[in-house]
Amino acid sequence: MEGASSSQQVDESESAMFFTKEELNKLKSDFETGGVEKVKTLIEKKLVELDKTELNIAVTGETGTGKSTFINAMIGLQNTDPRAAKSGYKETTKEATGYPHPSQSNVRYWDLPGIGSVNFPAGEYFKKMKFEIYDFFIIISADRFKENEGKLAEEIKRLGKKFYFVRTKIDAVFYSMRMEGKKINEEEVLEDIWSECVNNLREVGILTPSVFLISSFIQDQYDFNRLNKTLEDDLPNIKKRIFVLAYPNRSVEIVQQKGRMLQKHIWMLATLSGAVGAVPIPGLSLACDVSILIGAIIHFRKCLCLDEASLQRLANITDKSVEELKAVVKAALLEKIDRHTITRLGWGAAVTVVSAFEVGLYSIPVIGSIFGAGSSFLMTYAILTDALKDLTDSAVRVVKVAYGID
Ligand SMILES: Nc1nc2c(ncn2[C@@H]2O[C@H](COP(=O)(O)OP(=O)(O)OP(=O)(O)O)[C@@H](O)[C@H]2O)c(=O)[nH]1
Ligand SMILES: [Mg+2]
Repeated sequence: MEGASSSQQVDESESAMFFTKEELNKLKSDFETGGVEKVKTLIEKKLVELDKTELNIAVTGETGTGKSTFINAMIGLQNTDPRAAKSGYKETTKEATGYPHPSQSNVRYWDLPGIGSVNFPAGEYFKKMKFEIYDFFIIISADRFKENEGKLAEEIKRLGKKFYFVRTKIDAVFYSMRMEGKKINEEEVLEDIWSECVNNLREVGILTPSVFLISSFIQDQYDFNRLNKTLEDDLPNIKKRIFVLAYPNRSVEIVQQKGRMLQKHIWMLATLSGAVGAVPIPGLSLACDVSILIGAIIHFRKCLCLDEASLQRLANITDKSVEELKAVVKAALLEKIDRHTITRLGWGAAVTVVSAFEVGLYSIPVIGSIFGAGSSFLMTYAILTDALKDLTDSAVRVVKVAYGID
């Protein structure tokens, strides 16, 4: 094993990211006393926990500020999509409305009417909106932040949750200035608006607010990406994972980030793929659990937005047809995934030994002994790594076509 450099050290904590220190110690002692079989129980439990984890994001703000449009931008739906949060309508609902992510249903955005658009007292508002169920809050305004936003933030702080202020429709500010024939220094204008927002919030008692200036229509400009990155960084590991996997494929970087995130999952699935239920794969010398393989590959495909519905959504928000997007995906990846797909695409054919270091568990050396050549662990690891690479490469090509990136 090579010596660990500082960048590899970072990798270690990331790879073991789903486990707490105590769980990693238990993994080690279970392996020492009961081998792989005993370790499986803890890993199975962790995979179920990952599957069940939910992320509930509250989006609140006064009528017409752009809440629905923002939610749709975050989940990659056009405002006109039947599943989208309705935009541009006169707000009628006084209740929180949940919008599940179209393919990652454990991620849910909640559209909360602004505190000023309901005619019951603040205390009742907080109770009715079930503030405690949300992981964090996005407080939206299309102009000044006022007293109501301050009141909201105070209550959220009292509950020990995070909140972020988002000033929407920044594109419209520049549009108006251009129509007025003004000379624009974009940096300066953004700085002014940002300072004004921060000052407004200080006036209502929020001393160090996190403020982001965005356009929900132009997501590669202003603070849209910085907002996403901040939300991601502030989340605990298990929630960060589902937040990232729910990103619409807006850029090559996002696709690659998802690929790295999914890669960290593979050793757990490989550990489960032991003798139980093992079936030989045609053309491959080793048996492994095919249902684990197929399930994982289908999951990867969905997370990388290569399933039919995700491709259709991407076509809808770009000016490309779904056929143009499909044309750059390896054909077999678009079809039914079964054991023949694995041999057809040659996944796992060039199996090399995987080190505990690569998997990121070298801090528990004894686990290393299950990574050797000739194990179903290794075979599963190799097949899923190859499959993920093919899927990620195809997803990168799709994004490039969709957004006209060279
Ligand atoms: N230019 C521009 N217009 C936006 C933006 N976000 C929203 N809008 C427009 O603002 C209007 C209101 O947006 P909605 O998303 O419906 O606002 P809302 O807060 O959900 O409104 P209610 O549901 O009525 O409370 C719509 O016409 C949107 O198209 C943006 O970032 N830029
Ligand atoms: Mg709305």
